Amino acid sequence: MGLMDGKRGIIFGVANDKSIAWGVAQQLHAAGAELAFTYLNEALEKRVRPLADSLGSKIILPCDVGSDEAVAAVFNELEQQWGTIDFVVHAVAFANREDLKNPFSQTSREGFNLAMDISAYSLLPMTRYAMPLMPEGGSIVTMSYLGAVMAVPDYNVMGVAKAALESSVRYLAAELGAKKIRVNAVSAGPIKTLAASGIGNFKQKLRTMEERSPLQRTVTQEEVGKATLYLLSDLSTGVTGEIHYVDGGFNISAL
Ligand code: NAD
Ligand code: 0WE
Repeated sequence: MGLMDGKRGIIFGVANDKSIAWGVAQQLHAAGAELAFTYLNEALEKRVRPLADSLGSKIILPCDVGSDEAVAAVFNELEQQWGTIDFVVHAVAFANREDLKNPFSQTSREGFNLAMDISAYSLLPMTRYAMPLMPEGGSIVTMSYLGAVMAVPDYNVMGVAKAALESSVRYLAAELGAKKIRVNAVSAGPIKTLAASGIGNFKQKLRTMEERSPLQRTVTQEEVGKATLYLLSDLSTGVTGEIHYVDGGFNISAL
């Protein structure tokens, strides 16, 4: 008997076995959910396919979330194969590498729009095309970071994009509440993933976190996965529009 027995859903954002999305996938699978996965490109397909196979997943699709058509095609395929779904996990973000290093005021219009498009706007088409597949309700969870609400050094344009993402969670939750579709975010502390490996001095950022957070350590992919499982499951049926921090309490003691 699992918390997610009989539930089906899709996970956007697995790149490799370090991905937060993979931590979520493992928890969902252990709880009995049936999963579909998307991957960004052929290089990542080589990583994602074996991982998805290992959880018995049969639906593994390409999707660049910068394209509405690509997102629509994914949900179209889910409708053909499954008819309905119960949950969606949005765990994708992208900004130009130099925009996470240069002074924020130097961010180009193009770089700003790219970060907003991939990291924030993409939640809207996902929600839009998932909605008709959730006639009885459902749960959508995205991944955020403290940089949405505080000026974290170097997070820059990603912080602005995460602020838009968190606000979008509230507006989508307000809109979809009547359809029993819940929309929430998990705000995770820093974890060494592929995305994090592109960040200069990430080791130092992890160390600062260990020093200043009440739990005196960083959080794990598994801990973020467990919190996300809660938000996707019927344990949280009364919870929507929330930003759920899984960061060891860093947000209350960063100063
Ligand atoms: P990751 O590199 O494993 O995952 C990022 C994913 O985004 C990758 O799978 C990548 O393929 C995907 N992606 C990028 N551009 C895309 C596009 N155009 N279309 C489709 N997919 C695209 O890194 P992660 O740390 O697991 O990141 C997952 C989420 O968690 C992101 O939203 C990130 O902002 C968030 N997050 C990460 C941390 C951290 O410290 N690692 C902390 C808090 C929140
Ligand atoms: O959301 C993120 C990182 C997202 C990200 C990472 C990259 C690196 C490679 C988006 N785009 C890119 N583009 C690349 O080319 N995190 C929450 C992890 C993170 O990034 C930071 C952090 C933390 C934490 C950047 C500066 C300071 C802290």
